[in-house]
Order: sequence, then C-alpha cells, then structure tokens
Amino acid sequence: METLIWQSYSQDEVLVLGIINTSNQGMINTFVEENSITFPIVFDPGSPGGVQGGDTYDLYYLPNNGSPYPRDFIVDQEGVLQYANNEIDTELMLYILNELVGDACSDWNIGDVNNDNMINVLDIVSMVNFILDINQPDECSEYVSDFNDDGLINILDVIQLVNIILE
Ligand SMILES: [Ca+2]
Ligand SMILES: [Ca+2]
Repeated sequence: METLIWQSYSQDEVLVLGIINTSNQGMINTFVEENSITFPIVFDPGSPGGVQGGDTYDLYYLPNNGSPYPRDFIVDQEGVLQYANNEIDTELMLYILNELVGDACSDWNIGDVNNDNMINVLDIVSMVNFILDINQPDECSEYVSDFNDDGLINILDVIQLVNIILE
C-alpha cells in the first residue's frame, strides 16, 4: 500500500488514507513506524477505543472468518465505490487504479495534440511549441504527443506525427 500505491502515483491522482479505529496513540505510532507509513492516517470517530468498531468501520464492515483487518476500498473520482476487499490484493487494486486514473485521456487520440478530432498541421505547431517551451502541455496533450512513449516530447515524435499526416 505504501510503496506500490501511495508512492507510485502522484498525490493529485491517488490519495491513500488509512482509517484507524483505535484511540491508542502508542499503538498507532508503533504501526506507522514498523510499516514505514507516510500516507495520512485518520481516526475513526465513534470508536469505543478498543481495537474494533467506529463509525466508518461499522459502515464499511465486510464479514469474514479471519482477521477483522484489513478492509481495503477504492473510491473513484465521482465518489463511487469501485473496490472492496477484506484481504490484500494489491495487483487487483493497481489494475483498478490504472483504469480509473488512465481514463482521463481515454478520449484523446495519439497525435491529436489539440484534441479537435483531426490530425493536421495545427498538431505539429502545438507539439513544436511544447518542445520550444513556448507552451506547457497538459497531461493529455503530453500523453498524445509522446509517440514513441519514451516520456519525452522531441523531434522524434514530430517526425512520426508528420509521417502520419503525409500518409
Ligand atoms: Ca488536432
Ligand atoms: Ca517521445
């Protein structure tokens, strides 16, 4: 959770929040320290102060036969619950997160830098402006400009765009 999710996404894309339902600050500190946790931990109001219970815990309770922990949930950008599990399945969580985060540019097409549904000389101009630092690309124009997917926008990408226009 800490390294694979919290540290691998930017914080304006994915927020990891730990909800803890004990009021024992010493226990919280030990857990945070032992697991090197840096994501925010919030207290569950309504917790009687033991190790179970609390308003959020009760609302999101999932019965299982083993430990009462963990409860993992993913809430999407619209506030809709997309994932709920009472065992750790990081691989599935990453898959869902990638689907949710990746969706932002899903209606953009590679090469259509200004997203007007046409690939033409205007897209070349936009791309060259990024390269010359005249304009800064937003996340999606950056994504559709990087033809060879090397994380850079440069002349190699312009050449591929020109080739597409000339085809
Ligand atoms: Ca265009
Ligand atoms: Ca590139």
